[in-house]
Amino acid sequence: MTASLATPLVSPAAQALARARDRLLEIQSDAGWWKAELETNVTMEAEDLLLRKFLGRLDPELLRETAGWIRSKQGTDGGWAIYFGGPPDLSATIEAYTALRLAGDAADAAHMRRAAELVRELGGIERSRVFTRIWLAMLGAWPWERLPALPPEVILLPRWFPLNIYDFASWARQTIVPLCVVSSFRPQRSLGFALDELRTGDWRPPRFPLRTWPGRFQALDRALQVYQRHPLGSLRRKSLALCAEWILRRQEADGCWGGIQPPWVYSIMALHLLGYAMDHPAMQKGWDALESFAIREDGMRRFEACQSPVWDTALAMVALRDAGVAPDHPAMVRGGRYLLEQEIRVPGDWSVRRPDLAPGGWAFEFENDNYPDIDDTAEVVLALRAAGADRARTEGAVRRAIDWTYGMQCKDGGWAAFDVDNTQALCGELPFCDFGEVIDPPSADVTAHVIEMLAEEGRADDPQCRAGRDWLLRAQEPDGSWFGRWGANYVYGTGAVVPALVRAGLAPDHLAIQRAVRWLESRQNADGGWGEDLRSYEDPAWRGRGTSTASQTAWALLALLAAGERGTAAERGIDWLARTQLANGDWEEPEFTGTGFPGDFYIRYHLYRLHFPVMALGRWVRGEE
Ligand code: R19
Repeated sequence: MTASLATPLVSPAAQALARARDRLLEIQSDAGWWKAELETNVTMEAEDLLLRKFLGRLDPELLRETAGWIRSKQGTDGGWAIYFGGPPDLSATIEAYTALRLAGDAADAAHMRRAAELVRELGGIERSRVFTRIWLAMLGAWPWERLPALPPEVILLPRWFPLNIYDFASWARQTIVPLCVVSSFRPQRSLGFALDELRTGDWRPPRFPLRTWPGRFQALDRALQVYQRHPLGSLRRKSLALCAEWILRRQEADGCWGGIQPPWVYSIMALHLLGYAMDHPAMQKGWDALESFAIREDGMRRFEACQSPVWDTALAMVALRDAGVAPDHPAMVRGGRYLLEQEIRVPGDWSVRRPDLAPGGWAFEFENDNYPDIDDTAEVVLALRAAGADRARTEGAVRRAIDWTYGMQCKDGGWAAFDVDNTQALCGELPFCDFGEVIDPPSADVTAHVIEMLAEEGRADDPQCRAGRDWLLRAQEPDGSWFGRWGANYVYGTGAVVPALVRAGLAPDHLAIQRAVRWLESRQNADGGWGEDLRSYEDPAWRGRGTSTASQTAWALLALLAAGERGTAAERGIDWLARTQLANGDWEEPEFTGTGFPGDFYIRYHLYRLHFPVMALGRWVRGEE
């Protein structure tokens, strides 16, 4: 084949795949895991500074570096957004502004005046989320009486009683318990300045009629406010002791709580108010570990909300599998060993609803034994099968994972992230719950990952798998797409569901698949890529629409290829990926394509732009469907 010297046999897609694969291989850690930054928004840095101020532990150098980061993220409109290209967010802007005042930025500096003006335009502190006002109350800048009551007595509610803590999603539950402690103390440290420039003077929240749930909860809240002034001494003491015990039992081996910022920070605060000194082992560990979430770069300091080693490792290994990397490749062996070591063999909060179910799953983070999740567990099983490490151990781990996954199936046939049948919608009507999701119902993306895993394990005909498949068919949107709960948005959902359904035996010419294909084709951008703006969570006009990004283009391609569509649409998508790749094998992707909470919290996973293009290019080049 001498011709190969002049005309390369390797297509642009194959070249792009090789470069991206090498890039992925290059960034694996020595310990076997992959992990990239989990970027969110400046409330993380602002709250870090507010916590330190509250505890009287604000180091000037740390303050300077963190303020530098916050300043660098201010928009030209004076505000702070919660995702790339997004509109200014009222609560984020208030928190960032307050943090900058702490750092010494003067209220009459031009950038601060612009921010304050924008805050007032958006409704002022009075219209900000409850979390923001709790931070301000702790620092003397908002009256505790004007916050929803959060009595620690909720810890006493039995598990069958409506609105007991296990009715709330795992992340909300872990946040609510310490916040109940904090709000029962109503602490008031001082910021050292007032924030009058952020107020509109319009105190009154909307009143809801008594015949509605919000109205009833408002009445309940008024009663609880009265109780808060005269709590029953013995009941309060008992509740606080139970909250303390609940919190302490959930601290992880590395000192964190739940591997996520909110419970971690509020747990430290709660224990502090309960009288735990900073040199108490739990406090010391919790405090010291916080810094492991800080990233220092260019003289600035930023803060991750959460870290994703297990999730990133599983996705990287699935991607490398698709790229043709063999199971006995050293990277796969090391990755597989790392994942096997991360298997969680102890009960967690999920056991409350499934006391007889044996453990066997994975969490998203380095340490989070109390909260394994079904999404990670499904991806890890796929990854373990792509690796050749420790056959016997893999068999055992996979068997436990499947049994646990079956045990965690919701009664309607779908799967949620952390809990089973966590669907009490009433939780979200509480006045306290004005931010993010507070329940964890089944979602199409998680259910799809489970179905894909089960099908790969030869379990497509198990009744549980069939029920999951039917759940997915019922969840299809009228336009042919599926909603993306944990990724942005319908392109993510559709990119997860179509490959899963086909793997589970649905024919590519099945109407559901064909409708999804037609939807994707109708949303392809003129440049050949796909993109979906985060506004799609609130405005149907944005469904499947937005600037092309590498991860979203790859998701669309995964669906098309699974459906056997290798025509012009797929070709143009592949061409977009090859064309926009950087010389180092990576892609540029400033957009946030991960979802924490639709409408309220978004994530830029810095490896999504590599994991998913490697999968799509791999499947394209290797001709798999
Ligand atoms: C799929 C894998 N997923 C199933 C897991 C993804 C985890 C992403 C990281 C989440 O980090 C968080 C979690 C919770 C919060 C909150 C919060 C909001 C409302 C209440 Br009530 C309590 C806490 C705020 O920031 C968070 C970040 C990809």
